Amino acid sequence: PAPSPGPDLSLCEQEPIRIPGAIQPHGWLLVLDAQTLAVVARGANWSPAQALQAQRELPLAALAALTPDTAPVMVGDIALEAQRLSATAHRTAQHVIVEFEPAALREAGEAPIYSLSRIFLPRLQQAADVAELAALAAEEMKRLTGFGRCLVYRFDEAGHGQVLAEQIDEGYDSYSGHHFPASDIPQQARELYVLNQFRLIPDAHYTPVPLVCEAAGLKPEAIDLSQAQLRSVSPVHLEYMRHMGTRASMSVSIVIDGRLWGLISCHDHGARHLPGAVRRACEHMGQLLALQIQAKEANQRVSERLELRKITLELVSHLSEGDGTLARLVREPAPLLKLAHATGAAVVLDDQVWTTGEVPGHDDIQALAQWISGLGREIYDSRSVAHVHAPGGPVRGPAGVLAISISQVHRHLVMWFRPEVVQTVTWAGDPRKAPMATDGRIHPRRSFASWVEHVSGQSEPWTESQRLAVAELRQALIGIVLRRAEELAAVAS
Ligand code: BLA
Repeated sequence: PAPSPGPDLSLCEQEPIRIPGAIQPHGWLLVLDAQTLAVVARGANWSPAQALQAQRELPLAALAALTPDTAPVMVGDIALEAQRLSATAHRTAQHVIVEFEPAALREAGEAPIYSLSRIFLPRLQQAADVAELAALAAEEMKRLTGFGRCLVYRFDEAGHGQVLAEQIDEGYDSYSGHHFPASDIPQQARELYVLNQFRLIPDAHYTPVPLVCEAAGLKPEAIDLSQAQLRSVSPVHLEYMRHMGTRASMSVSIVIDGRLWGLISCHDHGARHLPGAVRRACEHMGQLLALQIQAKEANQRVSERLELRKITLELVSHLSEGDGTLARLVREPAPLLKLAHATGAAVVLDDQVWTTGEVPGHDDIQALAQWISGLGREIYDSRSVAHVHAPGGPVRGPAGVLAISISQVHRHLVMWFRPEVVQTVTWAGDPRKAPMATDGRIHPRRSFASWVEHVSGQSEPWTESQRLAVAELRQALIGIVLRRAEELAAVAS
């Protein structure tokens, strides 16, 4: 489903979210020169003297040993003005970035990670499918963090998110099954979330703390905060959270094969901070979940492919036993339809058409076949062919078409058809109203109330396994047709 286009969203893509030149105020940050480990910048919530004193307390040998482009690691506690602070550090191309928070926040110890592996992982491993994995993750996330709303959502091919599972407290609106438009999370933010898989915004009402540079020639906007936990987040996103009534948010990336598959996203109406051990457990949970989803999806693909390959072999053996003409395919309708999960199919050979099941009229099939042949593709698929096939007017009847082209010379195709399935898509807020740009700036939409869109004219999508299966059938058919031609030539000579 695709919401209608709103105002120019390229503005969202231009926001320099990795180099905001500011941090959130719930901690302190030092930027050190990667070579000398001298302070080159600090968050303005420390004075120069405090920054120097904190730097002196740091285990410099540990900092010098950091390798670039890794997530922050704990480097120990320091004492500053009678307060114990715990420090984490990571290295960027130019700098070592050290972040501090009150050590008291660590009181939960490392316990959460143990319960995760002892209780949660075994349950995860028993889940039957992705929906069940998501439900378990939402439940565990709620238990770990106590946030008022915990969601697991997945992105579709167009980047829209769909909520797969939810755990909410009383007083929270349900987003279960809702869709969120792709424009809620710009592409550059998605790229960042593949690298940096955990974000916590304890209080969206915060005032950013600017970075102050102490080294000549260094500008706050030149300091890469991609991996910094305290990175100040986009003001557009803070506005989004306020519109949603979310004061604290946390999100954990679900990354599969280097791609942002989805997010675990948590909201709270109040400000909320979490101990480091809980944050690490959440991050770890995102990784466990990603591995399990990846395994489930891979298994599913393998068994689906095996099943479809069996059907392909069945079809091919029928053909090679018979006279070898492709028209025979429609005389075994069950496997032919099952191969593509279709309700109708046709074989087209120049002016001739053979069909089975629910199909358009022969003239429409011919027009469509001619148009598809003209594209010069081996495989063609569409879930709303009426929208793309303009010449001769839209095709009546089926919405979805999958076709393989057997010959480059002849109009020689096998086509499968699927009916329209009217879908209702529930969006969290009307995506057509997002975003607004009345003052020249982009704003996120104001309402997240359910808005139902009816999508018509589309069939169920053709899956990757189905496309692969018909591609395999195509190869086999080409072989059969060639052999048949040779046999005929031999008989003739
Ligand atoms: C970031 N937008 C985000 C993030 C989420 C969402 C989860 C990641 C930040 C975080 O972890 O908190 C959106 N939040 C959601 C969605 C749900 C949710 C879909 O809870 C579903 C339940 N946002 C807009 C528009 C723009 C925009 C129009 O609505 C365009 C400028 C921008 N969103 C935007 C930006 C970020 C963002 C720039 C990056 C924030 C950052 O990391 O600095």
